[in-house]
Amino acid sequence: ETSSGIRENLLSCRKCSRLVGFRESCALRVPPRFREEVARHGFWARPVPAFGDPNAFLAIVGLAPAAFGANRTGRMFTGDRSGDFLYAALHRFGLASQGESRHREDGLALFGVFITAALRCAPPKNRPLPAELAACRPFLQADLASLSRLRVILALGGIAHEAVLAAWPGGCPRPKPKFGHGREHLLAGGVVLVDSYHVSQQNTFTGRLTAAAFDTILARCLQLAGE
Ligand code: DU
Ligand code: SF4
Repeated sequence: ETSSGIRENLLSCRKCSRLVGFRESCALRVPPRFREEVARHGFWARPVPAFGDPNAFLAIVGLAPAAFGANRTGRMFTGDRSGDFLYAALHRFGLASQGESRHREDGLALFGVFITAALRCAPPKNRPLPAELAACRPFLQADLASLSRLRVILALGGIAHEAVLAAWPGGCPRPKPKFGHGREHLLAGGVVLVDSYHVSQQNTFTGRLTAAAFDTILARCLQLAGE
């Protein structure tokens, strides 16, 4: 099967029964603060496709759709606090057309950046099982393979780091690179994997990941990409 064929099959994927159940159950218990948005734009409750510039030099890899974030809106990092932080940062660097990402039809465009994730269906408590990550790996592989100008991959958190190493076509470097905020790992083919703490509320509200620290990471990604 070709990479584009794999990508086309994403929306109908039901391989992980636990996640199919969870992603759909979220639509039946929408928190009050999202009800107006859901009435207007619907509730996605399906696998979330990658989003961004097909000519990207930078791929950002997240963990998974959030239950009432991307699982609700159908676009990566759209409609939750993680996305507020990430898209504001991308906008500061001129990599996004706007600093907010509320719903799928808001006209947001990315420039030189492509966003995907280790897992495409929301997992309970943001905790995927190893078998679910393995089942979803072909979609990540196909997304990365679609980017002919890719220079740098930014992994948000340890699960994304592991997913990229497992998915990378040239194989994993030996010894296996360990995750660490700000660490850089050279992959086969000359692409550089950069690690950052995830942009989740858990990290950004506690100050573990500040906007300034994330800007430092993005600036380094641009430098490594020669942009
Ligand atoms: O805290 P939160 O904004 O509800 O995000 C939950 C969780 O999911 C966090 O680890 C970020 C991650 N996530 C993601 O990987 N991709 C998205 O599109 C949205 C959230
Ligand atoms: Fe399919 Fe990935 Fe969703 Fe599992 S997580 S059902 S492999 S799209």
